[in-house]
Amino acid sequence: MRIENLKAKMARENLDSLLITDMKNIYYLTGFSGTAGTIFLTKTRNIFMTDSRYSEMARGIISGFEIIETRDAISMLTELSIADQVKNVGFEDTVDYAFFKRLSGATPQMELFATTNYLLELRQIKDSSEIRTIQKACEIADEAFSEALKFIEPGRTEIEVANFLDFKMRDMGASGISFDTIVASGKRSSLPHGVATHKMIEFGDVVTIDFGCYYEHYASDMTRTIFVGSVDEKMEEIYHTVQKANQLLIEQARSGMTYADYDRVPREVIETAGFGKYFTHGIGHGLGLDVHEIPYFSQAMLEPVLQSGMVVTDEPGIYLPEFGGVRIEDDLLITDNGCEVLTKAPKELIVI
Ligand SMILES: [Mn+2]
Repeated sequence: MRIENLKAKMARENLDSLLITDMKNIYYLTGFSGTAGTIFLTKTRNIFMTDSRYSEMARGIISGFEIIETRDAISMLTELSIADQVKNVGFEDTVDYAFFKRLSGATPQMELFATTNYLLELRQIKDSSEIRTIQKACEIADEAFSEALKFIEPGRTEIEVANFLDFKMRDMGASGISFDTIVASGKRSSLPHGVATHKMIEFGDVVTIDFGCYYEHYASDMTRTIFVGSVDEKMEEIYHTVQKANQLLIEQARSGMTYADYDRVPREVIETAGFGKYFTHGIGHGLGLDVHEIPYFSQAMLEPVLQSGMVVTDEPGIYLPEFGGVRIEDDLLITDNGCEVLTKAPKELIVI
């Protein structure tokens, strides 16, 4: 199905052939998760190239492709293109410059087309097995968070909390973390991406924890903000504002909502409360094989709309410099009638 969708798209766009080098896109099309592989699609052939380390494994798991063992995919591609009378080759614009130079040097007779998000556009809409896998990645994060609530106390460092979360998630079946775990306590919570340090968590601190895992190749991404010992009145106001923004978006997100509205609805809650200039980042992003992938949102995007099967984050935040910040982030599955919240960890104001 995935390969048929891709080839239909190539035909619509008059692309004779497509070279795929991104390993996540290769996994998406084939299930191959080795570290070296190249896909070359022409109108009539689906070719998977890899070296001798992986060719046997590839033959075992990949169907619908001819497997070719080679250490020089570009030369092989040139031969195949000549034999197949390929006139143009699409390639992913994320390749590095050295690769591009070799590719263009080897294919003077063909036109090269840089493609942007070619596979990612298909990857935006998750099928039921992808959704189940992302749900599991979210469950692992939820469970690790509830364990962390019992672990966090004054005297622990941010890094100790991050290590605890990372360990718990791996222990529950995650293959790894989906990005460096953020634990930002006290004034550091005003840094939207404050990766954990050796700072000790103190009584009276706010602690922002942004983390997630990879489970069977799919990511989760969640943020919770908690308070240790006591809550400052201003921080409480900020917390409830962010929570209201997060919740209003959950209530309104659905298939057909414009990207502009997806950003506008929660941002207006924060602006109305007077904190607009302290919400300094995007409202969210897509989530799947990559922890950050399209779609991204802005109020300039009046045309594109959410579609059923997208998994996107809802992550409003308010950051007062030199004071503290709050972010709450959920992963939402967009459906025809609304959305399903995949991250289920509690969001009421927690003081531990
Ligand atoms: Mn995120």
